[in-house]
Amino acid sequence: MSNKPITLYGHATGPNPWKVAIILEELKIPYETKYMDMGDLKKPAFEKLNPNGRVPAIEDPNTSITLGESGAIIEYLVDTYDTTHSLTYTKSPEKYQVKQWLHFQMSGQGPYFGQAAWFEKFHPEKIASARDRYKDQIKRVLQVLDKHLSSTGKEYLVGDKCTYADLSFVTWDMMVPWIFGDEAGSLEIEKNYPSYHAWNQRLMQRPSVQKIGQDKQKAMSGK
Ligand SMILES: N[C@@H](CCC(=O)N[C@@H](CS)C(=O)NCC(=O)O)C(=O)O
Repeated sequence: MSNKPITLYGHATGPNPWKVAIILEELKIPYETKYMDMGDLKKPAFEKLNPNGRVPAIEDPNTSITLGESGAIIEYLVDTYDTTHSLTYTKSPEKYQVKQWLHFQMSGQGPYFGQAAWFEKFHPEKIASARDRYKDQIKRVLQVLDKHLSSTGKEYLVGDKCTYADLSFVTWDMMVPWIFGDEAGSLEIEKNYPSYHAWNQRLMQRPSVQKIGQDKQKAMSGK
Protein backbone atom coordinates (compact mmCIF):
# COMPACT_ATOMS: atom_id res chain seq x y z
CA MET A 1 0.00 0.00 0.00
CA SER A 2 1.29 3.48 -0.82
CA ASN A 3 1.86 6.07 1.89
CA LYS A 4 0.24 9.20 0.46
CA PRO A 5 -1.17 11.70 2.96
CA ILE A 6 -4.76 11.29 4.03
CA THR A 7 -6.94 14.40 3.73
CA LEU A 8 -8.75 15.22 6.97
CA TYR A 9 -11.65 17.64 6.53
CA GLY A 10 -11.83 19.52 9.79
CA HIS A 11 -12.76 22.72 11.52
CA ALA A 12 -10.67 24.91 13.80
CA THR A 13 -12.89 24.76 16.89
CA GLY A 14 -15.14 21.69 16.61
CA PRO A 15 -13.90 18.73 18.69
CA ASN A 16 -14.80 15.83 16.40
CA PRO A 17 -12.16 16.31 13.69
CA TRP A 18 -9.46 16.79 16.34
CA LYS A 19 -10.43 13.43 17.76
CA VAL A 20 -9.46 11.84 14.44
CA ALA A 21 -6.27 13.94 14.29
CA ILE A 22 -5.15 12.43 17.62
CA ILE A 23 -5.34 8.93 16.12
CA LEU A 24 -3.50 10.04 12.96
CA GLU A 25 -0.76 11.47 15.20
CA GLU A 26 -0.61 8.38 17.42
CA LEU A 27 -0.19 6.09 14.42
CA LYS A 28 2.16 8.53 12.63
CA ILE A 29 0.01 8.44 9.52
CA PRO A 30 0.84 11.27 7.06
CA TYR A 31 -2.15 13.63 6.72
CA GLU A 32 -3.11 17.12 5.78
CA THR A 33 -6.05 19.01 7.25
CA LYS A 34 -8.44 21.07 5.16
CA TYR A 35 -10.26 23.51 7.41
CA MET A 36 -13.83 23.91 6.24
CA ASP A 37 -16.21 26.82 6.66
CA MET A 38 -19.31 25.61 8.49
CA GLY A 39 -21.40 27.21 5.71
CA ASP A 40 -19.93 24.83 3.11
CA LEU A 41 -20.73 21.59 4.95
CA LYS A 42 -24.32 21.26 3.73
CA LYS A 43 -23.36 21.92 0.10
CA PRO A 44 -23.41 19.06 -2.44
CA ALA A 45 -19.61 19.01 -2.87
CA PHE A 46 -19.07 18.25 0.82
CA GLU A 47 -22.15 16.02 1.19
CA LYS A 48 -20.51 13.75 -1.37
CA LEU A 49 -17.75 13.21 1.19
CA ASN A 50 -20.08 12.87 4.17
CA PRO A 51 -23.84 12.55 3.59
CA ASN A 52 -24.43 14.02 7.08
CA GLY A 53 -22.76 17.29 6.05
CA ARG A 54 -20.53 17.48 9.11
CA VAL A 55 -16.83 17.25 9.85
CA PRO A 56 -14.75 15.16 10.17
CA ALA A 57 -14.53 13.35 6.87
CA ILE A 58 -11.46 11.75 5.36
CA GLU A 59 -10.22 10.81 1.92
CA ASP A 60 -7.51 8.16 1.87
CA PRO A 61 -5.75 8.02 -1.51
CA ASN A 62 -3.99 4.82 -0.48
CA THR A 63 -7.20 2.81 -0.37
CA SER A 64 -9.57 5.21 -2.21
CA ILE A 65 -12.00 5.30 0.72
CA THR A 66 -14.04 8.37 1.62
CA LEU A 67 -15.56 8.27 5.09
CA GLY A 68 -17.46 10.40 7.60
CA GLU A 69 -18.38 9.93 11.30
CA SER A 70 -15.44 10.20 13.66
CA GLY A 71 -16.01 6.80 15.30
CA ALA A 72 -16.10 4.98 11.97
CA ILE A 73 -13.02 6.87 10.78
CA ILE A 74 -11.11 5.89 13.91
CA GLU A 75 -12.05 2.22 13.46
CA TYR A 76 -10.97 2.40 9.82
CA LEU A 77 -7.61 3.98 10.72
CA VAL A 78 -6.73 1.42 13.36
CA ASP A 79 -7.91 -1.52 11.22
CA THR A 80 -5.87 -0.28 8.26
CA TYR A 81 -2.79 1.31 9.79
CA ASP A 82 -2.31 0.02 13.34
CA THR A 83 -0.46 -3.08 12.19
CA THR A 84 1.22 -3.59 15.58
CA HIS A 85 -2.10 -3.17 17.46
CA SER A 86 -0.67 -0.37 19.57
CA LEU A 87 -4.12 1.14 20.22
CA THR A 88 -6.26 -2.00 19.96
CA TYR A 89 -6.66 -5.56 21.12
CA THR A 90 -7.05 -8.46 18.74
CA LYS A 91 -8.97 -10.87 20.96
CA SER A 92 -12.27 -11.01 22.78
CA PRO A 93 -13.31 -9.68 25.26
CA GLU A 94 -10.92 -6.68 25.13
CA LYS A 95 -11.43 -6.08 21.41
CA TYR A 96 -15.19 -5.63 21.96
CA GLN A 97 -14.82 -3.76 25.24
CA VAL A 98 -12.80 -1.13 23.37
CA LYS A 99 -15.70 -0.85 20.90
CA GLN A 100 -18.14 -0.59 23.82
CA TRP A 101 -16.33 2.51 25.09
CA LEU A 102 -16.04 4.05 21.64
CA HIS A 103 -19.80 3.57 21.17
CA PHE A 104 -20.42 5.11 24.58
CA GLN A 105 -18.28 8.09 23.59
CA MET A 106 -20.16 8.47 20.28
CA SER A 107 -23.65 8.08 21.74
CA GLY A 108 -23.22 9.13 25.37
CA GLN A 109 -20.50 11.76 25.54
CA GLY A 110 -20.42 13.55 22.15
CA PRO A 111 -24.15 14.27 21.74
CA TYR A 112 -24.75 15.30 25.37
CA PHE A 113 -21.68 17.51 25.56
CA GLY A 114 -22.72 18.93 22.18
CA GLN A 115 -26.22 19.77 23.44
CA ALA A 116 -24.75 21.33 26.58
CA ALA A 117 -22.60 23.52 24.34
CA TRP A 118 -25.64 24.46 22.26
CA PHE A 119 -27.84 25.46 25.21
CA GLU A 120 -25.00 27.26 27.01
CA LYS A 121 -23.49 29.09 24.06
CA PHE A 122 -25.72 29.31 21.02
CA HIS A 123 -29.43 28.84 21.76
CA PRO A 124 -31.12 32.25 21.41
CA GLU A 125 -32.95 31.91 24.76
CA LYS A 126 -31.51 30.84 28.09
CA ILE A 127 -33.66 27.85 29.05
CA ALA A 128 -32.80 26.77 32.59
CA SER A 129 -34.38 23.30 32.33
CA ALA A 130 -32.44 22.47 29.13
CA ARG A 131 -29.18 23.81 30.57
CA ASP A 132 -29.70 21.78 33.75
CA ARG A 133 -30.59 18.66 31.77
CA TYR A 134 -27.36 18.65 29.76
CA LYS A 135 -25.15 19.72 32.64
CA ASP A 136 -26.58 16.76 34.57
CA GLN A 137 -25.85 14.49 31.62
CA ILE A 138 -22.23 15.66 31.56
CA LYS A 139 -22.00 14.84 35.27
CA ARG A 140 -23.48 11.43 34.57
CA VAL A 141 -20.92 10.67 31.85
CA LEU A 142 -18.08 11.78 34.12
CA GLN A 143 -19.49 9.59 36.87
CA VAL A 144 -19.75 6.51 34.60
CA LEU A 145 -16.11 6.90 33.57
CA ASP A 146 -14.94 7.64 37.11
CA LYS A 147 -16.78 4.66 38.58
CA HIS A 148 -15.42 2.28 35.96
CA LEU A 149 -11.83 3.47 36.41
CA SER A 150 -12.00 3.44 40.20
CA SER A 151 -13.66 0.00 40.38
CA THR A 152 -11.10 -1.63 38.07
CA GLY A 153 -8.19 0.32 39.56
CA LYS A 154 -6.69 0.49 36.05
CA GLU A 155 -5.06 3.42 34.33
CA TYR A 156 -7.09 3.01 31.12
CA LEU A 157 -10.60 1.92 30.18
CA VAL A 158 -9.71 -1.55 28.87
CA GLY A 159 -6.83 -3.75 29.98
CA ASP A 160 -3.48 -2.20 30.73
CA LYS A 161 -2.88 0.12 27.82
CA CYS A 162 -4.21 3.26 26.24
CA THR A 163 -6.50 2.43 23.31
CA TYR A 164 -8.37 4.42 20.71
CA ALA A 165 -11.37 4.33 23.06
CA ASP A 166 -9.56 6.32 25.79
CA LEU A 167 -8.33 8.82 23.23
CA SER A 168 -11.79 9.31 21.72
CA PHE A 169 -13.02 11.11 24.87
CA VAL A 170 -10.28 13.73 25.07
CA THR A 171 -11.42 16.43 22.67
CA TRP A 172 -14.91 16.82 24.13
CA ASP A 173 -13.42 16.80 27.64
CA MET A 174 -11.20 19.70 26.57
CA MET A 175 -14.34 21.70 25.73
CA VAL A 176 -15.86 21.64 29.24
CA PRO A 177 -14.18 24.85 30.53
CA TRP A 178 -15.33 26.65 27.37
CA ILE A 179 -18.89 25.29 27.59
CA PHE A 180 -19.48 26.46 31.16
CA GLY A 181 -17.07 29.41 31.36
CA ASP A 182 -16.96 30.83 34.89
CA GLU A 183 -19.36 28.14 36.09
CA ALA A 184 -17.11 25.23 35.01
CA GLY A 185 -15.51 25.16 38.46
CA SER A 186 -18.87 24.17 40.00
CA LEU A 187 -18.42 20.69 38.51
CA GLU A 188 -15.44 20.23 40.90
CA ILE A 189 -14.06 17.56 38.61
CA GLU A 190 -10.89 16.72 40.54
CA LYS A 191 -12.79 16.34 43.83
CA ASN A 192 -15.94 14.62 42.54
CA TYR A 193 -14.41 12.40 39.84
CA PRO A 194 -10.80 11.75 40.97
CA SER A 195 -10.17 8.62 38.90
CA TYR A 196 -11.63 10.29 35.82
CA HIS A 197 -9.50 13.36 36.49
CA ALA A 198 -6.26 11.35 36.81
CA TRP A 199 -7.09 9.42 33.62
CA ASN A 200 -7.81 12.61 31.73
CA GLN A 201 -4.51 14.16 32.92
CA ARG A 202 -2.67 11.02 31.77
CA LEU A 203 -4.22 11.32 28.31
CA MET A 204 -3.58 15.07 28.12
CA GLN A 205 0.15 14.44 28.56
CA ARG A 206 0.44 12.21 25.51
CA PRO A 207 2.50 13.79 22.69
CA SER A 208 -0.38 13.26 20.20
CA VAL A 209 -2.80 15.17 22.43
CA GLN A 210 -0.28 17.95 23.12
CA LYS A 211 0.36 18.26 19.38
CA ILE A 212 -3.29 18.62 18.42
CA GLY A 213 -3.73 21.13 21.28
CA GLN A 214 -1.03 23.28 19.65
CA ASP A 215 -2.45 22.74 16.15
CA LYS A 216 -5.90 23.75 17.38
CA GLN A 217 -4.53 26.98 18.89
CA LYS A 218 -2.79 27.77 15.59
CA ALA A 219 -5.92 26.98 13.55
CA MET A 220 -8.08 29.13 15.83
CA SER A 221 -5.73 32.08 15.57
CA GLY A 222 -5.63 31.64 11.78
CA LYS A 223 -1.83 31.02 11.63
N1 LIG B 1 -21.38 12.23 14.90
C1 LIG B 1 -20.51 13.10 14.16
C2 LIG B 1 -20.66 14.53 14.67
C3 LIG B 1 -19.89 15.50 13.81
C4 LIG B 1 -20.18 16.94 14.18
O1 LIG B 1 -21.17 17.27 14.85
N2 LIG B 1 -19.28 17.82 13.71
C5 LIG B 1 -19.46 19.24 13.93
C6 LIG B 1 -18.08 19.89 14.17
S1 LIG B 1 -17.29 19.23 15.59
C7 LIG B 1 -20.04 19.87 12.68
O2 LIG B 1 -19.64 19.50 11.59
N3 LIG B 1 -20.96 20.81 12.83
C8 LIG B 1 -21.50 21.51 11.72
C9 LIG B 1 -22.98 21.49 11.66
O3 LIG B 1 -23.62 21.05 12.62
O4 LIG B 1 -23.52 21.94 10.65
C10 LIG B 1 -19.06 12.62 14.29
O5 LIG B 1 -18.71 12.14 15.38
O6 LIG B 1 -18.30 12.72 13.32
